[in-house]
Amino acid sequence: MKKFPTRHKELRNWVNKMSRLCQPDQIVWIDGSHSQKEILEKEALESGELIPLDQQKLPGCFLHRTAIDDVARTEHLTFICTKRKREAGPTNNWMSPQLAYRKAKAIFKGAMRSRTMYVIPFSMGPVGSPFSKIGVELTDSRYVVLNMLIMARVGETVLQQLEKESTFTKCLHSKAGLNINKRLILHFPEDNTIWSVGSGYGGNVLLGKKCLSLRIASYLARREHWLAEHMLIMGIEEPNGHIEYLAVAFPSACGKTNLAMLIPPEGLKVKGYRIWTVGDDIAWMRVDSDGSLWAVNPETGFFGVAPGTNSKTNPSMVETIKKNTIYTNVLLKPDGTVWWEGADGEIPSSGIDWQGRVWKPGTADSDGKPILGAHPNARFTVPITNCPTASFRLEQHHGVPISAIVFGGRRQHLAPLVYESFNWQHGVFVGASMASELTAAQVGKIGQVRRDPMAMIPFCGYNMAYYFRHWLEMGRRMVKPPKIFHVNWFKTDEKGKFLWPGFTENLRVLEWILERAHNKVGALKSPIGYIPQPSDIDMTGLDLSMAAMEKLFSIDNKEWLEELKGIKNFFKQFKKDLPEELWQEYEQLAARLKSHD
Ligand code: OXD
Ligand code: MN
Repeated sequence: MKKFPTRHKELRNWVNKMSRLCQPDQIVWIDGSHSQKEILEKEALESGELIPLDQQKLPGCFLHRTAIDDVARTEHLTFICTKRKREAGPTNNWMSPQLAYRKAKAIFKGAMRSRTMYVIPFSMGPVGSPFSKIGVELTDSRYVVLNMLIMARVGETVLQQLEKESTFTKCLHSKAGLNINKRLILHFPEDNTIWSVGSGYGGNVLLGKKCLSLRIASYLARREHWLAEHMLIMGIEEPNGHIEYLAVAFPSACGKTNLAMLIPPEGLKVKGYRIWTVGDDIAWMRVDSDGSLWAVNPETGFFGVAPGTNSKTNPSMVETIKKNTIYTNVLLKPDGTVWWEGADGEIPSSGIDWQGRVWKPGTADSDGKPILGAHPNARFTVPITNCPTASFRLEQHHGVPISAIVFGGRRQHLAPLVYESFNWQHGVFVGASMASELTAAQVGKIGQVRRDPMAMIPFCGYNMAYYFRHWLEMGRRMVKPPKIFHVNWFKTDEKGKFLWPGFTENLRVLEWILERAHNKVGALKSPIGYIPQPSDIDMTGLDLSMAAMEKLFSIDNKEWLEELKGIKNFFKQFKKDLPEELWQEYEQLAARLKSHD
């Protein structure tokens, strides 16, 4: 391979400059070829970055273990580095670009000595599509290269496209010492630059994903009048061939991946629906020439949570991850296959756990807590094209038209199974006031409720008040904006038992959403929005008591008035920047709740 296989001057200069800083032994350009991938896999097996798995049973699959304190996104070490603090807003960690570059430079300096620097040209979105953005990631991790080859379009074709387009996001990553005290995930939206150092966890280091496709993209989207969102995209096909697409935002590890590829439940089989998966994590959406909202998934792979994935929760994913998959932090079984808590089949009688220790089921640590075989945030990385429900429109440059936007969170109380906003502005308020219980996908206290507007709190690359304003403005740009809904699969009874079976049965709720999107069914007006007449949810084949249904749709005004306090505190931190429209919606909701009290 040529030393610099590109005429792109800015790219060449930047690669030179970064290699002077990081001082790698050599530079290797990633061309996207199968032969180069095979060489990298072989080297990664030799170096121990990848652990071999049985290639008969799991062809093309490998295992990787991260450092024990490097198993989830570290939001407290993630910064938006803009000249003015106000631009990052009160919900982001902020650092001045000057200080951030200085701090990170000290860690990057010489960090790649006796290592190779890989140059990965990648396109988020189909190469050459008006939706797409190009990035180039420099990394000293073969694991990152192999994952990027799954998650994005990578290699020579991207480089050729870059020569036509010229701009790209400069992404620099080094494992450095994998030291949490020297870990920084820095975004410089004003420089279209990302620097990540000291981590090897996917969400921190696959820079095309959260860093570019959400944080940097959200910043660009505001300037360029589009939306970069933490949303799955799925199509629901009726037997007549007509497909409706939904974009759904849930916080991390709340079931986006499972929903994106659900299999219709037994009771609805006669209706002949078929689900098409466009994406499970990120949606880039634009107003097209027809005045409606169209979406692409910028990624080409899934980076999914393994624990809990089985033939009941997600049969399509079980099929998907049988080949060409990189597993991270799962249990290694003696037969060279893998396992995690909540996987299909028997619990293995022994194995090597995610920390590389001998594991036996039923063992506990000194505090009496069970020792897990897989980390709760163990992951798999796999190409979307492996998925039996992968959409045939993945490569279409204009993406798919969106009929409805759905927000949701994990709430044991409060939010009913589903409700619909009164209009776009109210829908933006519903998204802006979203909250959810924390999961294992982020470092923090599991179960604690945090406000997570549009599921973007960890991913909005600028002041969220401006982001809300941008959402309001996008509504005005559309001839027919999609209706906005909110769902909660996680409501529990007094004993803490889930009231709704979830998973495949969620299609029943999506069916109602689509009927509402096309005004085919009526609804009840409640203080928080429209809710279904329970008889309008098709319950064929699902045995749920009337009492459970009532609880699922009940709206407790007192609880909601309490919730308003949390919303108010959250909104207040944006001071004058918060759009007036959101305060109006807040007041109107308060008035509706009080008048129904
Ligand atoms: C993810 C996340 O990995 O949201 O998708 O953490
Ligand atoms: Mn996510």
